[in-house]
Amino acid sequence: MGSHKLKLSTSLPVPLILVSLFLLLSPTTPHCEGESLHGSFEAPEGWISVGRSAWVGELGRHGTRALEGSSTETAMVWKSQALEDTDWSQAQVLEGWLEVDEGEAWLEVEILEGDSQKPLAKWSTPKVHEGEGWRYVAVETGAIPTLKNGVASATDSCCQTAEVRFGVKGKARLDDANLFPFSPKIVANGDFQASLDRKGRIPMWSEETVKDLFEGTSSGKMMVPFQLLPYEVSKTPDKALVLSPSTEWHAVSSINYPVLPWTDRFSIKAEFQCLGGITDPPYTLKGNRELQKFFSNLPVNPADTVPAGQIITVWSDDYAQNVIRVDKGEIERTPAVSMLPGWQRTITSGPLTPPEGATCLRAVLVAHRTAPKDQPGGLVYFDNVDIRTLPPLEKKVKVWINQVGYETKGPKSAVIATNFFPADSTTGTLRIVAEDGALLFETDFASSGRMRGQNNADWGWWFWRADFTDLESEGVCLAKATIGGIEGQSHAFEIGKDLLFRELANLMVDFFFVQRCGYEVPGWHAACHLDDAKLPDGTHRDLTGGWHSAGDYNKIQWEYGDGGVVYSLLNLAERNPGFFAAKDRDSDGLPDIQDEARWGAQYLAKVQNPETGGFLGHIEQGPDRKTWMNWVAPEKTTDNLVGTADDPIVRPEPGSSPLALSGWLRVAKVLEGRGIENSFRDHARRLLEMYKRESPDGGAGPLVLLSVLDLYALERDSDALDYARKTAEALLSQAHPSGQLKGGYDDSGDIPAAALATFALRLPEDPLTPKIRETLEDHLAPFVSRPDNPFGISRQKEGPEGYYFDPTSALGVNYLIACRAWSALLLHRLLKDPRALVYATDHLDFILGKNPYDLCMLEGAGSFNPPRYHHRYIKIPGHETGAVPGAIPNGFVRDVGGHDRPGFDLSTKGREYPSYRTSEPWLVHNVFFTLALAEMP
Ligand SMILES: [Ca+2]
Ligand SMILES: [Ca+2]
Ligand SMILES: [Ca+2]
Ligand SMILES: [Ca+2]
Repeated sequence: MGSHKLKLSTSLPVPLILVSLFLLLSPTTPHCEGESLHGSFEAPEGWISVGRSAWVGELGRHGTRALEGSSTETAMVWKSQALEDTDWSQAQVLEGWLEVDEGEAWLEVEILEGDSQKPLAKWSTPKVHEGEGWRYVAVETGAIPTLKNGVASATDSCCQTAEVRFGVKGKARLDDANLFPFSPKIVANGDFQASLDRKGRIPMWSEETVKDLFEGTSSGKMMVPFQLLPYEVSKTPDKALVLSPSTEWHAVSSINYPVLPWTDRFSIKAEFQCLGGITDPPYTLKGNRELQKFFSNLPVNPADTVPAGQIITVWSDDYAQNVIRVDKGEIERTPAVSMLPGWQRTITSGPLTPPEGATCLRAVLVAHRTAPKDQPGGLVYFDNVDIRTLPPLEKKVKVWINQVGYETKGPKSAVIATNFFPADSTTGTLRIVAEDGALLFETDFASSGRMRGQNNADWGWWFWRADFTDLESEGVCLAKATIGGIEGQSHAFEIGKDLLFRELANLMVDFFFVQRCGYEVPGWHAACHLDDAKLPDGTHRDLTGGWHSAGDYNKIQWEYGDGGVVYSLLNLAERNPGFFAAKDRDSDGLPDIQDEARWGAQYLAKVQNPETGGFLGHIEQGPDRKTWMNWVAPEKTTDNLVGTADDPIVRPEPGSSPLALSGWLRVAKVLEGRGIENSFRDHARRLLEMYKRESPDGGAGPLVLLSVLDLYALERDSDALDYARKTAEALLSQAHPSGQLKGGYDDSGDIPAAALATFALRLPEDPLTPKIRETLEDHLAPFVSRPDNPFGISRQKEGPEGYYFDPTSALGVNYLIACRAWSALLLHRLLKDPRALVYATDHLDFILGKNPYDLCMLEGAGSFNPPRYHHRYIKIPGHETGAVPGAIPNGFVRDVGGHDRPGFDLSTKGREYPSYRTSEPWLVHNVFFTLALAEMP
C-alpha cells in the first residue's frame, strides 16, 4: 500500500476550488430537460422587445398571453435573454406556435461566442404565413462541440450563449415557445438517486451477465454512496454508482431498453471519476472539513494503479435473449488531479447505429482494475448515465390508422409521426388511394407538435393529424403521407357502412365462447373446473359455468364481470338481430350470441346469494396462489372432482353484478319467445328487491339505472319507472355545479353519463328528461375537449398533475378507453353533437391501430396484433401464443423506464409469456368494447 498522502496541489484554498468546480459542472448535467425559455409568456420574463412589439393578453394560444410584433421590413421583434445553460454538445429543438395576421413570421436560434458575442451557428424554422391560424414550427439544431475561445473543449461549456428570436415581416404573435434536447429521456435511475429496493438492490441496474466481455474475471462491489460533493454545496446528497473491482474488471448493466423507433443513432454517456488506493467510498460527507480530511488521508497510488472506467453498449435481440453486438467505448481514467472532489469527466459509447435484428440495448458500466493484487483496486464513480437518441440518419414518416377501418359517414383521421421537422414547410400532404392506386382523396395537414406526458416525458416524434372525414367512397384503401419530401404509408384499411359492427361483432361473441369455463370448447379445451366451488363455510355448491375472467381462470363477481358480459352481448344482439341469426354453432335455433348471453345468465343464477338476492364472492382457482399460478390448460387446473383439496374457493366478500338484472330479464324474454321455460325473472326480481331495500332513495348507481330502464321497457312497471327516476335524480344531484358529472373512471362521469343518456333516449317525454339533457350538454363540452392531442385520446388522470399512463404501470386500460367511447356514443345519440362522435371514434381508433405502436389491440382484426398474449391457454397445444379471437389485451402502460409515454411488451421469445401489464386479455375490455360497438351510429 502506498504511503503517500493525496496532495491537494494548488494554491487556492480547498473550499473555493470545490465551489468553483461545482459551479462549472452543474450546468453540464446532461439529463436536464432543457433550459426554460419562459415561452408561455404568461409572465413578463425572459424576453426583450427589440422592435414594434407588445406583450398581449386575450390573444394567446394557451393561457391568455402571447408575444406580438409587427414590422414592414424583415425584422426581429423579440429576443430571449441570453441562454447560458443549454448543452449544445447535443442537438436541441426550438419550437413554437405562430399566428400571422399579415405577411410571415418565424423563429431562429443563434449561438454566440461568450465574450466576443461572435456568431457561431444559427438555425431558423420554416415560415408561417398569414391566414394559417396558429401554426406549429420547429427546427433542430446540430450538435456542436463545446467551445472556449473558438476552440473545442471537452470540459467546459461556460463560454457560449444563445439567443432565440422571433422574426416578422408583417404582423404576428408567438406563444408556447420551447427549447429542449432532441433526445427524450430514456434511462431510468441514471442519476442513481432512487432508493435501494427491499433487498438492497439498485433499481434498474444489476450485475452484467455477460462474463466474457474482457480477459480475466469479473467481480467486485457495486454501491451507491453520495457523490464527492460537499454537502453545503449540493444541499441534497447526490448519489452515484461506485464500482470497486476485486478482480480484473467489474461491470454493471442497466435494464434492457427497447431500440426506439424514431432514430437509428444512439449514444450512451456518463460522468465518471476514478479513485485509487481504497475499496470503500465515503457514504456521508457532511461538510468541507470532513471531506478535506477524508481526502488528505487517502493513500496516493501511482497513477497507473488507479482503476479506469468504460461504457459499453450491448445490443440484443428480442427480450435480450442473444447478444447481437457489443460496442465498447474508450477505456479512460481521470487524471490524478481528478481525485479532487467534484471533478469528473464524461465518457461515451457512440454514436452507434443498431445492428440488424437488435431490439434492445443496455448500458454497461465497467471498472477496470490495474492495481497489483496486494493493493486496493480503487473506485470508479459513475453518475448521470444518459442513453441518447441522436438525430436520425434516415428520415421516417409513419402513418397510423384504425386498421379495421372507418364508417362511410363517420369521422376519419390518421395520425402521422415524423422523426424530423421539415426545413421549408409547416405542412404535409395526405393522399388516400384505392387498392389499384387510384387517388381518392387529398388534403394538407399541419403539425400538432410534440406529445408530452407527465414530467414532460416526450413521446419521441413530431405528430401530425390528418382528417379525411369527407371521403365517403367505400372500399379498401391506403393512407399515404408526404412530409418534407419523405413518404410514409399506412396498413390497408376499409371504409364501409356499419363496418366495425360487421367486422367485429362475431369476434366479440367468439371471444366469450372460447373463455367459457366448465364447458368443452372445441379446438380449445375440455370441460374444466367441474369442482367449482367450495363456499367459505366449507360446503360445496355447483358454481360451474361462466367465463374465465382473463388470462387466468378466476371468475370475478364484480360490476363489469359476467353480468356486464350478458348485458353487452344482448345490446349487441338487439342492434341487428338479423345479422346474428345464421350463426348457430350448436344448431339449437338460438343464435350464438344469445347462447352466450344465456350461458352467462345461467351462471349468474348459480352465484346469486339465495339469502340476500345479491351475489357470492369471487371464485378463485384453487385454495392458494400456487394453484392460481399453475400455468396449465384449464381442464388440468384441478382434478374436476368435488371435495378434493384442489377445489376452487369462493371468497367470503360478497360480489356485485347490477347488470345481471337486465341480463336475466332479457334472456328470459328471448327464451319465453321460444317456449323455453326458465326462472330468470325470479332471479331478477330478487336482485331488484335487494337494491330497493338497500337504496330506497335511488343511490344504487348508474348500472342499476341501466338495468331498471330495461325492466321498465319490458314490463312497463310503474314501480320500476319510479325507481329509475329516483336513481337518475341521485346521479344528477351529484353533478358538479358546472354540470360535469361525477363518478365513473377517474371521476370523469363517463358511466353516469351513459346511464343518464340511456334514460333520456328511452323516455324522451319524461319530466326528468329536459333536466338530464341540460346536464349532459354541460357535461359533454369539458368531457370531449380534454384530449388535446393528435390521437384525441384521454389521459388516465386529467388535470395539471395528470398522466396518460399510471405511474405504477399496473395495467393497461383499454377497458377505460372503450368505456369512454361507449359513453360518448350514447351522448352523441342523444345530443347529436359531432364532437362526441369524433371523441368516441378516436378512442376506438386508438385500440384498433391509430397508436404509436401501430398495434391493433383486438385479436384477429386489423393488420398487426400483439405477437403473444399473457394467457394460460398458451398451454393448450396449438395455441402457444395465447391468441383468443376477439381478445382485447390490457394495452399500453408506461415505457420500461417509467416515462409517461406508451410501452407494450411485443416480445416473441424469452419468458414463456409476455407481461400481464400490457398483454393479458380481460373480459372487461371486451364488455366495454362490445357496448361501444352496439352504440355505433
Ligand atoms: Ca400563452
Ligand atoms: Ca446522482
Ligand atoms: Ca345456438
Ligand atoms: Ca377437486
